[in-house]
Amino acid sequence: MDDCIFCKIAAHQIPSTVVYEDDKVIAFDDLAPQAPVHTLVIPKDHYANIIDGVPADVLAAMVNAVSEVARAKGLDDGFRVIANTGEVAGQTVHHFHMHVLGGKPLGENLV
Ligand code: DGP
Repeated sequence: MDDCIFCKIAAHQIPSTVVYEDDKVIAFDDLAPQAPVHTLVIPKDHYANIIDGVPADVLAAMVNAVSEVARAKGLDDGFRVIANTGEVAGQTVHHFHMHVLGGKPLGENLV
């Protein structure tokens, strides 16, 4: 999509700190981190959210990317994955993304 900031990041038209990339997905550090590690995993193709018909192979690539992020960031003790879906959940960028959060005890709060 022309006006989608995450499409532009996926196409390297906007700079980001890339943690992992393959042909289907890219993972990059969040601009406004909520934890010592806060990386976003997105599909390179545009889907509005997790229930917007994302193909199984893309979902599998995203889960693999989460694993690569955890390895690259040394999240051996665990981490949290969040996919805000829709405005009621606080989704602000309407290109499907998974937040990978870790690097500190996360407690009971979501972030
Ligand atoms: P959500 O609220 O789930 O839609 O999260 C969107 C996240 O995207 C939020 O944590 C901030 C991050 N973000 C927004 N714009 C940019 C950007 O241009 N670069 C990066 N690296 N992160 C961004």
